Amino acid sequence: MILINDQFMQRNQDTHIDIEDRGYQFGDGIYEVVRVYRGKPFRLDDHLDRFERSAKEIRLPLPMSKGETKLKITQLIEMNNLQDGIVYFQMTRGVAPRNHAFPEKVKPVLTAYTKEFKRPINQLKNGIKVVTVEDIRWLRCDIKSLNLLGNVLAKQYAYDHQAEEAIQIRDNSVTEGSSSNFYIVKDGKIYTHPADHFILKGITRMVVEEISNQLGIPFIENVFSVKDIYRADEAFISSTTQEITPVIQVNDKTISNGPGPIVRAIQAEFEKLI
Ligand code: PSZ
Repeated sequence: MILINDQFMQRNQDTHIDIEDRGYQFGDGIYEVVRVYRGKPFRLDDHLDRFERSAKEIRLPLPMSKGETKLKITQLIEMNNLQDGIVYFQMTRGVAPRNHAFPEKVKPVLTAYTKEFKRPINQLKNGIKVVTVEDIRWLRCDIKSLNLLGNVLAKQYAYDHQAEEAIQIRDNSVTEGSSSNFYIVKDGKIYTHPADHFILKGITRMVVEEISNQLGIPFIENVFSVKDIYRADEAFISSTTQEITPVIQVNDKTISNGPGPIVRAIQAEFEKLI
């Protein structure tokens, strides 16, 4: 079953999205991906808060309250008997004759579906290779918008270079991955880009910050360069699906000798929460 507005329906040839949906034509909308572990959504409230914030930032009036959206999402998970996977939901500005400016009378369109997904055990255990790429995205990366071309091109660049993720660089500063936040560890401290308009404030990033505080590991929000990565003791990424994944190689340079002790400690605490 999938969700379209407030209706649950089967996904088949009869379920359609209008060709003039502004999400389809302009990427005019926002979305969230929530992880489900053993039938329970992880940090759903935080995702709904971020969804509301994204909506406000693009001046999209949400037709449902946070509670109503939460209920629909939870019902969808239950109806599909989803145990381990993700739920994707998005809201577009709606269907209207094509014109860049906001239509006068338009009803936002909510869609949601679930998908089974297994934890990336191999990558969590062994770490991944990443490459750096120029950050060519717009200046509101804090909004989880449907416009993902910059992210798409960055991820493809990573795959073209036999890497799992592309770490983006803007004016010499390391911002974030194509679909993840990025961190380095130096002298027992974690460094990551400040949660400003240059990055998405990840829900998993919030969890990393909480765990760091709990373990007494300084969590420092500061810009750093590619040179700083090369000098780092450890590196890792975080996201809803990749969780806390160690980074063991950046471009041609290996970082630490396999996953380091700080990332292992964060991973261990994360496991307790899920
Ligand atoms: O399915 C996937 O591969 C997913 S699910 C969520 C993401 C990827 N990425 C979210 C994301 C992002 O797109 C950017 C640009 N920065 C950071 C993140 C991490 O955000 P959270 O932790 O909320 O998933």
